[in-house]
Amino acid sequence: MIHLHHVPMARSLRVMWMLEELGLDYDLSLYSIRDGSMRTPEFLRLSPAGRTPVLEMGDEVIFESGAILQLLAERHPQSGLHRAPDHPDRARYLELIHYSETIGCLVENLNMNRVFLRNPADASPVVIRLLTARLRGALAAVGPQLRGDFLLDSGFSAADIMLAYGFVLADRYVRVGDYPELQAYWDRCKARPAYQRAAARDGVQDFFDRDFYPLPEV
Ligand SMILES: N[C@@H](CCC(=O)N[C@@H](CS)C(=O)NCC(=O)O)C(=O)O
Repeated sequence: MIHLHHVPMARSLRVMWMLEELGLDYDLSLYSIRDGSMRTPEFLRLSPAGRTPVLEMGDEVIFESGAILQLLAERHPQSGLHRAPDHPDRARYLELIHYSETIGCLVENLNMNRVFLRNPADASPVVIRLLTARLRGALAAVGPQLRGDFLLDSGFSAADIMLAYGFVLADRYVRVGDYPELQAYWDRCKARPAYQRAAARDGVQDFFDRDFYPLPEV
């Protein structure tokens, strides 16, 4: 039995997408970042920092989206989503899996400033502008990484799931469409039936209140 602890539209969507790519059955528990449901003793026993995703597979409990994707890819090599240590794309595969959290951390900091602060006046326009510029730079660095339709010469992999998910959130702060090559890549990823199944099961996010957050004036 596979059980995913999930916040709609949050990084656990990567794990849903991966599970769908693998064709595995799973149950979901839904949480909200706003309502304290990730600070209960029961949840903190699963995820000591109170974060999602957490994946339970029988008695095994694992957090960190990148680790979960790597583990699932490794355990299902027939899926083609894994790149083994002796694969020519191995180094780039690992690099891009982990680079995805360079984007993830920038988005998280923007979310903190623009979405989660109880008093929006506490946000710093200077910091927001700096984080947005850094996010723009981090996204612009992805284009040259593309090899054909996806990130690796050897085709779609878990690294694409890690990285392309980042566009779902980053697009609120930097228009992915400003980078036509990235937009086309993202569209290819979103067209995958597994992504569509995950998106349909995702649930309703409760943090963004608009499609796009323009830069504040300083
Ligand atoms: N590097 C971790 C980050 C996990 C993380 O921060 N998840 C967010 C949702 S996207 C979360 O649970 N936030 C709850 C909080 O900050 O209180 C991963 O990739 O799994």
